[in-house]
Amino acid sequence: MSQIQIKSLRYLILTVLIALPLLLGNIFAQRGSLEFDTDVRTIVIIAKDMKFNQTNPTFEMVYGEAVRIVFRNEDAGMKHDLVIEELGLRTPVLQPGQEAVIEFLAQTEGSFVYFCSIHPISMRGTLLVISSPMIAGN
Ligand SMILES: [Cu+2]
Repeated sequence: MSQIQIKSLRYLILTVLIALPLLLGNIFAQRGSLEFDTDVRTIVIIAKDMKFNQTNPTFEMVYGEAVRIVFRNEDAGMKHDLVIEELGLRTPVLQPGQEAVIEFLAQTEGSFVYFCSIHPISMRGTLLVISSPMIAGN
């Protein structure tokens, strides 16, 4: 098998392995522990070429929103993690091909830094938690 074939096979196995926890996570999220929103929005963040999603984009979420971050390391030969220190969120350090899921409720409005603790200068971006005019108008 070529390197690429082995890699995609590994990826497939990983996908199967994470499918069950994701399903369970869904059931978990629907148990009613989330105060504002019953829907959980999934944001996929991929570490590759020493960036998050190519450009370290600003992610916006709405106050009260339940968010699931699926963080995947697709950077061959590099370890990465995802940390949002101000919100107390942190994935384990992932090897290439590994994936981690963080679920949280956006309970604090403001601007927060997300970064990789191993490459905090090149892998750094902003997470905005904004108030929703729709919620405020209700
Ligand atoms: Cu990194």
